Amino acid sequence: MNSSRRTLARVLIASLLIVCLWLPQLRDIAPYQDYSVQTDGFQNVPSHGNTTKHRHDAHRTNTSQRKIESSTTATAFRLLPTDSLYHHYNMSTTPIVLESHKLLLFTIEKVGSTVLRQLMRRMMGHDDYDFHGGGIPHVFPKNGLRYLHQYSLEEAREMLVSDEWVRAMFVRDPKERALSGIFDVETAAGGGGTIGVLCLHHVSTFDGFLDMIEDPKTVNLTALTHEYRLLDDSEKNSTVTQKFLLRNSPSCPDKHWSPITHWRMERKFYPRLNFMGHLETAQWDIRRLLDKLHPHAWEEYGVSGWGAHRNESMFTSSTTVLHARGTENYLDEFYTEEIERRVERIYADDYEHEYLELDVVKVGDASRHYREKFVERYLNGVDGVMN
Ligand SMILES: *[C@@H]1O[C@H](CO)[C@@H](O)[C@H](O)[C@H]1NC(C)=O
Ligand SMILES: *[C@@H]1O[C@H](CO)[C@@H](O)[C@H](O)[C@H]1NC(C)=O
Ligand SMILES: *[C@@H]1O[C@H](CO)[C@@H](O)[C@H](O)[C@H]1NC(C)=O
Ligand SMILES: *[C@@H]1O[C@H](CO)[C@@H](O)[C@H](O)[C@H]1NC(C)=O
Ligand SMILES: *[C@@H]1O[C@H](CO)[C@@H](O)[C@H](O)[C@H]1NC(C)=O
Ligand SMILES: CC(=O)N[C@H]1CO[C@H](CO)[C@@H](O)[C@@H]1O
Repeated sequence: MNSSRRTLARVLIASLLIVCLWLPQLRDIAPYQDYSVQTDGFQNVPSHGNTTKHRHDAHRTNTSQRKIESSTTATAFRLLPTDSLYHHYNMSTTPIVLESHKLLLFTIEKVGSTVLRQLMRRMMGHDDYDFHGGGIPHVFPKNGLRYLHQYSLEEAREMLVSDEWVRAMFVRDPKERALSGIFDVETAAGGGGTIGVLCLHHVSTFDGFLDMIEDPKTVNLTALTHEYRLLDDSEKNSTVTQKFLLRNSPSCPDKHWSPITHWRMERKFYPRLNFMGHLETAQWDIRRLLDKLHPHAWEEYGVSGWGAHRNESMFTSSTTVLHARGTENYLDEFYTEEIERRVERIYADDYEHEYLELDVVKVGDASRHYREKFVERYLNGVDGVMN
């Protein structure tokens, strides 16, 4: 009697379990169908500040989508001729193709992109790989690199789905990236660059700079210039000129500081990434990447030949990382509690994006945090990576 009751209970529990396991899958079929026909899956971006509600909704949807993405094989992935990464060359978004090592590199401005492009040039056999200037190493076709849009749709798709291909991206702490953005603008302003002058108003303080990221405005420059020319010459001293420009200045939404998820690529591409590095641990991650590409790649291209005297390994010298990391010293000066919370809000979509692997870390702690994470993840049983 007792034992048959126990059996009945077991059967009941088992069937409950089966039902529970099946329900979510049944529910997921519908969004999957939507998802597979969606062509421009850019993270949709509320352009004006209040992301609170939107974010929570989005998060729910994505949790179920993640299950689908990871449970479907790459066969479900479709590359369309109209996809941003394919349909024409864009310096900031089109992946670099290194056929010899089966690597697709997804660069991000301000995240070591100069050095990474130099590495690609070196691996393609360019002797002047560390040259910087005249569009090199950034601009195709001057830089001699190959890009995804140069291949047939079928070849490009294969690169995006094949297990033999490495698809790599480097990211960095959003708090440091935001700060490095304002420095870029200031540098441009100091050097007489137009961008600096034109968004000066917005970047005269870090807060103003953040205003701009949150709520970009556009101004008709033709009309602005015209209006300025109408001013009487006697009215044009430097104070007036500055005020005029400041009052009318447009903001500068830009890939150098906008949240990555807002411009980098359609959402369907993120699950295709199979290597993620951090600028904070770049000198270790670059070795991890090269090791993954070829047993001798680190020896050949990474361990030496870098720095001003070509006698350093990659991402070690102050000169090669200065551009990318120079902001670290200024973090305390620019960040207050309040600004920190604000930056967390502005970059919420990046932080929450499961494939970007970004953590909300107290300002100034990013290096330590990602180093510890690296050690935890990759160094158990792996010798000689840190040196
Ligand atoms: C943002 O939205 C929330 C909830 O919808 C609301 O409580 C809050 O006041 C809004 N904040 C701003 C700055 O509009
Ligand atoms: C900008 O201003 C000029 C001159 O006032 C005008 O001709 C042009 O249509 C404006 N452009 C836009 C996009 O409003
Ligand atoms: C510039 O012109 C304004 C208005 O004409 C005047 O008030 C101001 O003192 C001038 N500034 C300088 C530096 O000459
Ligand atoms: C390249 O892509 C970036 C980011 O999506 C965009 O801001 C920029 O306008 C694009 N440039 C061109 C020339 O299409
Ligand atoms: C690289 O070479 C320079 C100049 O010869 C030298 O000063 C520097 O110490 C060298 N660095 C390393 C890591 O060997
Ligand atoms: C955090 C995140 O990835 N949000 C995205 C979830 O998916 C929706 C579309 O279904 C996007 O709009 C969100 O940006």
